Amino acid sequence: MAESKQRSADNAANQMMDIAAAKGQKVAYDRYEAAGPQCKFGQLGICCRACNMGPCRISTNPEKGAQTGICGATADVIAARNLALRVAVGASAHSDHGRDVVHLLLQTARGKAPGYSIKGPVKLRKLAQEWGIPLEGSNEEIAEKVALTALEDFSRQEGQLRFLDRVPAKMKERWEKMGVTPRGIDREVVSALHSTHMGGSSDAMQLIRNCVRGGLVDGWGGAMIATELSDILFGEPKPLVSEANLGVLKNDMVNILVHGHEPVLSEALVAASQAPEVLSACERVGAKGIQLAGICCTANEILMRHGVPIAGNFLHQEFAMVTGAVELMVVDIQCIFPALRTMAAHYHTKVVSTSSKARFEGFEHIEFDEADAIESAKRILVMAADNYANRAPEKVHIPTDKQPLVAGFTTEGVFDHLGGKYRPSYRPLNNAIIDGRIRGVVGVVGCNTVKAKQDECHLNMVKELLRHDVLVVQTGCSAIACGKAGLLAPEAAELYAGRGLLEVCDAVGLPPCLHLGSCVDNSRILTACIELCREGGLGDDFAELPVAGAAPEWMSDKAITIGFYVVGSGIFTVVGEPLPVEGSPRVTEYLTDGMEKDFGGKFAFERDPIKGAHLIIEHLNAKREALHISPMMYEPRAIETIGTKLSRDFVPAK
Ligand code: NFS
Ligand code: SF4
Repeated sequence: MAESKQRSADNAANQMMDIAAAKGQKVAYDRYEAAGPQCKFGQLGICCRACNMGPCRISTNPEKGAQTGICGATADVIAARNLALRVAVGASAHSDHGRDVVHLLLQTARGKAPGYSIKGPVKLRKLAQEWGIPLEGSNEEIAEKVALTALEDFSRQEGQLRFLDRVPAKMKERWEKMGVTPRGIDREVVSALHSTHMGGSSDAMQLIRNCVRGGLVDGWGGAMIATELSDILFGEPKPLVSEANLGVLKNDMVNILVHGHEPVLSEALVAASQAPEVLSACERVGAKGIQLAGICCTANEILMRHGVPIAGNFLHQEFAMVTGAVELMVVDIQCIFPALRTMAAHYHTKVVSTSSKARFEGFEHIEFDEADAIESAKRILVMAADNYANRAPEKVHIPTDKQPLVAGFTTEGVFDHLGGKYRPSYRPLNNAIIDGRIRGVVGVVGCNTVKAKQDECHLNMVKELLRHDVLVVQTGCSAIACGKAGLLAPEAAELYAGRGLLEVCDAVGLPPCLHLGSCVDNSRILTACIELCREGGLGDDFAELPVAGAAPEWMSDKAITIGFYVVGSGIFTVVGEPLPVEGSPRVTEYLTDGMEKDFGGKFAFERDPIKGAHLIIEHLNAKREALHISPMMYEPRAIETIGTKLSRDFVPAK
């Protein structure tokens, strides 16, 4: 076998890539290499395709070449316009996912979606109360009103999103002043798209404000609706134990991977996976049963509600097939490689698409019908079982790698299990921050990209933060990266956390990295920040809190949109790859500096995760100082002790 390229921080991924390479099978990293140098105009955001007189490219030399497009658009306008377009796409993706959840809640409430029921009645009643819906009648009657009210947020033309009532006053005033208060979801997405049309807005700063508004309508609109209504429909997640990585696949079972985003599908698969006809199909082919596992965000959804193990994150979608042990991969929407068709063809794996919103050439299609969910799910599961007979034992290589993890934390539930020690509130967390045991709370989230060694930026950044007593909260593929590396297990506190953080983890029984769910669940980070403000002592505006965000390996439009609602909500955010705007020094300067005075938050572009972590640490220190809270109680944990479980006296108290 040729020498391993070690393109991942994950041993299982490297093994799979080595096997694929030996067989001449291509994965995303190979296609990236084969593509050659990427277009720098595209990277810098100064290629415009907004009309057919172009494409126009702006010279990177201010002395020579085209300084504007044919219509006169400058680098500033083109970079900002391209960005606004991508934010609108990202917002539309999360929001359309949210819309499907609302629709399913409505159908369930009306008895038109057998197979689903309302599993989060407490949250249902809480939200109904928040929205002024009378708490009379059955859960179904209340749910119908909640769903119809949520739908209004999509179509609203005037006024503002309902969840803005949750936002601290100072932040809302800032948005009002900047003209970015989001109205209805569909309206904001459409008007952001409209502003990017040829001859539309040619004011770069207005286009950036559209990015903020397009972001806010996602975070406080579509994504928050997706989270809240998923909790109502599928149940509020509770902390539970599971495992992550390809080692969760089983040699003697039918392995089915769920890949994509909407829990609507994956929930039905979980529910149907033990049906008698599915189990008898397994028996027929000599398999011991069904092993369901997830890839990407749908994995996070069924992990946190059912403990279904995680097979891997974004780049694992191809690696999983190289195990030769995947009977079927079922996909819905978003982050799905068309290349799965090619990889699946090397094995016996079937790939089945299910959403009317995303069809893939070469995949089988079984349209998922929520009116007939369990039957659709059973059909898919039986198809997988039948395919077990086609598995070629000589092609099977299931890596042994997997790590235990705890997932299922929510804004409401994170301190519930504290029992009598504290009342379930944010007081212990706020106090730990105020006393200087915890430096701050940082969301490390987002994708994998072939532009980095898989997972490495997530892991290095998170470990550096933990060492400096930062409590890390996670979602999406970053959470999966850390799960595969053992960082989501309670033992990770002893191995990686600074002394102050370790003391808190010991006292409250939390891991140092909290899995908060899928990417739409970044809205949980927003609601957790509301609680931090409400509990008192740390400011009454997200911009005052010692918190930050990071997406060290981001790649999707959704990640840009998330970045804008986080920054727009006043939170400093580090992205690994720069946003594609560097061809415009003015836009770059605004996003990474000027924005702070208008919105309280700003971006930093930093590919080096350790440097990124230190930008965050400095930021947290500055916020702590401004709040006049105690200095940190302990020195950071020494690098040499990282990963060893030794003594709890590894740093002297100050
Ligand atoms: Ni988020 Fe989730 Fe992963 Fe990135 Fe894709 S799965 S919605 S976009 S790649 S974190
Ligand atoms: Fe060129 Fe202007 Fe058309 Fe863009 S909108 S392609 S810059 S002419």
